[in-house]
Amino acid sequence: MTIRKTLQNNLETGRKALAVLIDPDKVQTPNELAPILRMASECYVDFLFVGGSHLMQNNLSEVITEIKESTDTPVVLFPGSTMQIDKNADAILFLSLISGRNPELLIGQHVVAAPILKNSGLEIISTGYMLISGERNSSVAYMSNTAPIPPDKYSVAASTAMAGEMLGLNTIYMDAGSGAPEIIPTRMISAVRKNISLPLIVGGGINTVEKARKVLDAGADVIVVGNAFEKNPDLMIGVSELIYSNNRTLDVH
Ligand code: 1GP
Repeated sequence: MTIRKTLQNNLETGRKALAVLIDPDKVQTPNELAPILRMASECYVDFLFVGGSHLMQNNLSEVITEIKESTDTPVVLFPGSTMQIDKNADAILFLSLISGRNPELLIGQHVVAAPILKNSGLEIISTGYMLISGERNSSVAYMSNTAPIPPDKYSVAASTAMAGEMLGLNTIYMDAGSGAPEIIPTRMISAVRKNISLPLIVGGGINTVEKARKVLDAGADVIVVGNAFEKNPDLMIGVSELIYSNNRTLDVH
């Protein structure tokens, strides 16, 4: 089954999913990657997202090879640029930064990447990517040359996601940015959830089980956790059990 189909089925049945984000810049030696992969293989992890904002180490393909040698969990590229394409992954989030007004990140880079992706064998998951942040000077705002949606503008977020759905995108990804001090406000996540019928991915700043629960309860179908698992791989046990117990309840009924 394709990942798109899995996400759509999950949405229809109420199943939730956990994506562990691996930033190749932060795992420069096999010793740094191994604990995360070991924990991911022991926990209920649905996807491994791989990518970073600017990858100084140029080690994407080595990291993907190492992941593939140790697990069958699907690897989904979460690219910070068109340079982050690797056909050994399973799928790619084909991100259009719909919260911003930078044409390069709305369509320009996609035109460059399309012929490469066409022959890559990767599953393409078109994704309306929405940055939510009160910090106009964050590194992601600087790198993307866009202003994020302020966290109190619920209707702007909902309308942006609705437009993404009407344009035919497969998923919406709301991101507070890697290492964000706060998760996206739950009222904003709920406002988006109520207004779209696409799988909703939410990440940024999820660093406790409680925050993961809040994001899931607000309506996220997939939660993405990066930084917190890098610092404390054991946290994956609690977060993945949350997802497992939700899904198990559905299986029983
Ligand atoms: C960032 O959504 C991801 O793009 C994950 O963020 O590293 O804060 O978990 P964290």
